[in-house]
Amino acid sequence: TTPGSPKRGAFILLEGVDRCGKTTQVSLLTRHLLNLSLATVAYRFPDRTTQVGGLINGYLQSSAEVGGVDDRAIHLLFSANRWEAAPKLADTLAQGSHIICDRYAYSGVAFTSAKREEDRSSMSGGELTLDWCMCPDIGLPAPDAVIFLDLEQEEAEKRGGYGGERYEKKELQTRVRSRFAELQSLDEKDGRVPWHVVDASKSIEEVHQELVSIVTNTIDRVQTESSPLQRMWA
Ligand code: ADP
Ligand code: 2DT
Repeated sequence: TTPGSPKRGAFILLEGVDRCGKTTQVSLLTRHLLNLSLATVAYRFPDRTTQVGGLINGYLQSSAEVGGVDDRAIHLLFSANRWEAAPKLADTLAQGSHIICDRYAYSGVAFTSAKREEDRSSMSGGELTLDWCMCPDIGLPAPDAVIFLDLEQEEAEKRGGYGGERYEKKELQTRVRSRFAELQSLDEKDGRVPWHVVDASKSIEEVHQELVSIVTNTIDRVQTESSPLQRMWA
């Protein structure tokens, strides 16, 4: 930053399996920061409002039996959906706004790398390795903290049955949870983005209070250290 320019905003990412409370907590956190007169923008991925997002939405809502879309092709669309938002995201942070984001590249890798066992109908051969899945997202703006809302599969199911979308299935969701754990280990091993695992089975208010503390500390760290925006998996 040049002297006199505003300090950049913090990029906070919430990840976790379906129903863990991401939507609820993103909106509570955003409201909390706005109430403190801190400029804050909520993001969510996939962003279904763009053209690419429209393709993703169509894919998620069509039944798996229809097939037709290659796993790798859809993976790249999810990544493209982040890349098309990346300049705006970086700009928002540079202008001093904080970002609270619902899902990002970690969901991208966790879901694609978990799906093959489920979707044997796919045309493309070979494994969807973690490495392959991470590649297209390398270089994206990286979050300053990952907050992982951790919830057992059984607890998630108690929060209402899954809807009809393609990935809303118990076996897949269980595998996704373990892929997130692998991604956490990789970040920790390489000293990248700090992860905060939060017990998402607590009440909405209790989870919110924990998140407020993590977010406050993260904003403080980013702004006192004037740390530059990092790049994904770099
Ligand atoms: P996600 O965005 O991760 O899928 P949501 O925020 O939409 O999760 O929450 C899924 C459902 O669970 C909603 O009905 C929500 O009201 C409820 N819920 C969210 N957080 C909690 C919590 N801590 N305890 C109990 N129910 C919750
Ligand atoms: P929502 O229910 O949160 O709208 O997500 N997904 C998400 C992927 O497979 N790859 C990605 O890169 C992202 C961001 C998770 C819809 C589904 O899309 C999955 C659930």
